[in-house]
Amino acid sequence: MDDYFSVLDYKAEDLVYTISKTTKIHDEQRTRGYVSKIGMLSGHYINLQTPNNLVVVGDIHGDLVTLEKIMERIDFEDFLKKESNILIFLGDYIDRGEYSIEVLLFLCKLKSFYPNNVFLLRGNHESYNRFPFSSYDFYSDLLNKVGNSVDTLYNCTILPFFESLFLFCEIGGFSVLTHGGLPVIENPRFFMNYKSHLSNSLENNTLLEEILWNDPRDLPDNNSWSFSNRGLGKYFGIEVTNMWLSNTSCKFLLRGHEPCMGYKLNHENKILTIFSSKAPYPKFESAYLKTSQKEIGEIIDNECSITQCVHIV
Ligand SMILES: [Mn+2]
Repeated sequence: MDDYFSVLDYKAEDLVYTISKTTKIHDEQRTRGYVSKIGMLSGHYINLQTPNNLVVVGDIHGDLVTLEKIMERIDFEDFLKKESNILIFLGDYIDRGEYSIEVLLFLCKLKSFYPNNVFLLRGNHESYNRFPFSSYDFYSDLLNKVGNSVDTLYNCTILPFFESLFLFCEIGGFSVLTHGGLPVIENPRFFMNYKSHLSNSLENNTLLEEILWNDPRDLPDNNSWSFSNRGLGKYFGIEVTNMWLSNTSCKFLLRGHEPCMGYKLNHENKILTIFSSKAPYPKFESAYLKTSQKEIGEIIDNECSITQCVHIV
């Protein structure tokens, strides 16, 4: 891997510089409202046209080794040279694995170097400040590796970066993408201006919690949702998926959040879960999605299955 992207040897000031720079890029893109020719941004919502090539990476959880393998397999420097190729990360970069800080640093370098075609979504693990949970080891990791200056680094650099991450992405006619799942919407009028609701989802705690924490399930008695064993978020049924997909004119939800054998399908194959962490999850597999504009057309026309574009690492 290129020297610029090597992250094993860093100083606290490198973290401050690179992470703050990425937050600034996110803020500038938000102010501008667009990225390159194919992307519109509003608040925490991204709307893209179909890219020439698309790669989607799921949860990483501090697994730098698997992340680097995926980057090598897609030949990321060549892939990202063309702005019409898009690379989207679905969140959950930290906790559980050994290299949370290094993963963050790598992703920030990637976004800084390729601001118009790399997109970082926010996971529930990047939202501990809003929805605390027990298995959070990132702060103690930071303390061990960075030492005394950890409070300033965490509060002044890392938290603002987490808050700047995007929450929801839509690739027109093809897919909605988010970390956890689709929020349960009781009032169909929501969809009259869903883009504006999603843009402002940081200000709507229920919407935010469900985007970050929900999981798809097959629910008994045609229930549209039930309480989640996670203690945060909900389990949403196929009715919720159908409601979102018909109102956004999309065919799929692409999301992460659940360990699996690299990928799994739910709700009549309309939801693809992608999981890209291996070391902290020895019983599971990791994978990524790579597809092209032509394949996306074929997937939409049911001529090919979306799982044909999933690669186990
Ligand atoms: Mn998650």
